[in-house]
Amino acid sequence: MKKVLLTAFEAFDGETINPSMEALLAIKKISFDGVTIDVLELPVDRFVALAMVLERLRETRPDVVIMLGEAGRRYRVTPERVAINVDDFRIPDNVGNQPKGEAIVEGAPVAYFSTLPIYEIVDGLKAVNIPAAISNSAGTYLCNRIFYAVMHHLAENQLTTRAGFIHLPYIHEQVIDKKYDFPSLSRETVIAAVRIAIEASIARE
Ligand code: PCA
Repeated sequence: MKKVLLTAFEAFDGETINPSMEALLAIKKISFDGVTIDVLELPVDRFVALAMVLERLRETRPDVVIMLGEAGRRYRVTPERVAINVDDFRIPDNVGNQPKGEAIVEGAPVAYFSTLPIYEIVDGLKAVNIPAAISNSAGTYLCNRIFYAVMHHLAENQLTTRAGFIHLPYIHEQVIDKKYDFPSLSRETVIAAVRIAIEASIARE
């Protein structure tokens, strides 16, 4: 059995839900052939989230790590290409941290590339009419931080685990009462997207 670790974040920035967590909770109930899915629900807390994900990696040694997060203004499901070694928070995290231009890991490499099959994931999504594209920046907030920390941990420990990050747009219920226009996908579409990403990542294992 292959082990997949799936992570998602709690709500932040005034939202009451996070599409990544909604997807994680749905995926948790689905069974995949030959794969066990271990899920990890992360707080939008700079230090606690990082400690939790590294602890889980050490404990469970997954074959694949797929990290999920919300990118509220995006129109498409976006596998991230690269994680960069910088924390520069546009808004505070849920406990008030707001670093400006700090290294995530002092003295560590500038960046790491995703080792998920990002082209296959995008192609698989587009094949079923789910809007998708590779993103070349995961930002400089919590999502990039977790993505970077995981890739650095794997590199330092010379692990062959495939890992990467996928940003998800808002789901419809998040935008329905907003004052301005925001793009969104249906809950079902977001869940289907994550499922396709898991299957594409496993197929490459
Ligand atoms: N998105 C944020 C952090 C938590 C989340 O879901 C980000 O893109 O950094």
